[in-house]
Amino acid sequence: MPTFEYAPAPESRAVVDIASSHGLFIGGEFVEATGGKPFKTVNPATEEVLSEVSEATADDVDAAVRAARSAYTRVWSRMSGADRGKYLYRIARILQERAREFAVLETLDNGKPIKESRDVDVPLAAAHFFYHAGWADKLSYAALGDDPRPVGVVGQVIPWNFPLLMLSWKIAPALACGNTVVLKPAETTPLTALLFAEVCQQAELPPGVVNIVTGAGATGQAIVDHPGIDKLAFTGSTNVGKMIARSIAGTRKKATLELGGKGANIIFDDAPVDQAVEGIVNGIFFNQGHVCCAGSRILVQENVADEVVRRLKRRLGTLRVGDPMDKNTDVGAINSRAQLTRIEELTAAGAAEGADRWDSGCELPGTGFWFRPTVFTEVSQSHRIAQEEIFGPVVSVLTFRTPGEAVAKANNTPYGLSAGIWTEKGSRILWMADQLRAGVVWANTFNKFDPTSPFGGYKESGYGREGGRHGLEAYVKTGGDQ
Ligand code: TAP
Repeated sequence: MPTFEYAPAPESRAVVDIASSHGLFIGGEFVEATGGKPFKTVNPATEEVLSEVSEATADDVDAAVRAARSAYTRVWSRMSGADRGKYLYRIARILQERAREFAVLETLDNGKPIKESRDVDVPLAAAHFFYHAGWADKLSYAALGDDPRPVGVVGQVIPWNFPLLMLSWKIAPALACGNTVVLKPAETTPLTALLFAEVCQQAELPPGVVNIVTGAGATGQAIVDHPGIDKLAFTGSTNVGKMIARSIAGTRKKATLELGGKGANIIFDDAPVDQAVEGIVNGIFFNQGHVCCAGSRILVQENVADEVVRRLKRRLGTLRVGDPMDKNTDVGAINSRAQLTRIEELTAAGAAEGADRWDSGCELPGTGFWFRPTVFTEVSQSHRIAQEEIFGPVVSVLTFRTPGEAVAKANNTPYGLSAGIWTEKGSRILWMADQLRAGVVWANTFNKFDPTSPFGGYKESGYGREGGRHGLEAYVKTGGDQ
């Protein structure tokens, strides 16, 4: 239980001005869509309608791809890397200058706590542009192969969990390498991408280098299917990723897919328990657990399992769940009713299959989409809650006795995106990291991100890397590549 009460500390929403309706951003201008059905984007914490957004049709996507091709051929692919870098630096600086506006808008549209959008999403998005600005004139020294050249027009489709951050992971490396882009944000979180379009105007980015088309799955599919797209970069669910891979099979389109995960956070009996508990909280309750690399399975050594679970439950009792605009809030709203329904369905399956369900019992607001931090114990490997991605504030606890058993259980998933190891033995960290089939392995920490570090998956978590020097590889062709 909290030892003392916090007074409300609401962030002001006066710093953002949300237009009642939005067009598409094509060729450097906001234009009306050609006949799709507009849709509303709501604040998931209050269900208030924030704005009406256009649905881009296949014709609109075609116009965006043409604008991107023209900008690519006439301007962007011919510009020196040093000059491209200047635009990226300018975008990074504007993101910093307008950071508060972006943070508030992200929290309103997504439901994540303001302290996360303010301290994580927006600073990391700016850092991505700063980092890639530095690469723009050094691609020949990045060991990418002979004569690295841009790929062309890139189609990019992103999810709703880190809207601005995922946009920056996509757009910054693409532009640094001389490509132009057509990007679709998720249907439930389009507003920061549309504000980013204003940043492109403010930075005087040549028209057509960045195009933003809003819509749902059909708009994404129109990007995937468009013959003028040279490369696709997708982040989202494994199911949609598989559909995309099938759609482009046999075409010349390249793709990188960043998909789902079911990360194992592994706690050994020599780990500092309080730090490990903080690592568990950060691993699964950050961003309401809407994190592809979340530590959604805890594997804890059997002899300390009771102690870790007891301290975890006590810690969860102190998490503040509620108004995302309050600076004291730890866990915000679930992004949509559809996602809440999925979380409810999977947790009900966990209880029905025989796992023990516990939640923090905290009060929840009366309107909006909410889910209490939840812990399942007595979980076995075959339970759906141990196998399927819940993408919510729910963690499944399993136990192990030996390092070998921990590795076998951690790897027993179709996914392979992330893992965490908590132990004081360096040799064990290195041995485990070598055995784990995961794109990123954190040691005595979790959910740390940096633009210089490549991120991506094994197995059904996708292929290709984003970030770091490795992330540039997907955005260039070299040697004799056409
Ligand atoms: P998805 O349903 O896959 O949606 C992702 C994006 O694809 C959205 O913009 C979506 O549009 C669009 N889309 C849907 N159907 C499409 C189609 N047929 N063709 C092209 N685009 C299509 O995933 P989600 O529910 O938004 O996000 C959650 C999932 O993303 C989780 O599984 C999570 O693990 C994964 N994720 C992975 C990562 C990395 S880095 N590996 C990062 C974040 C999230 P709508 O929004 O309109 O549906």
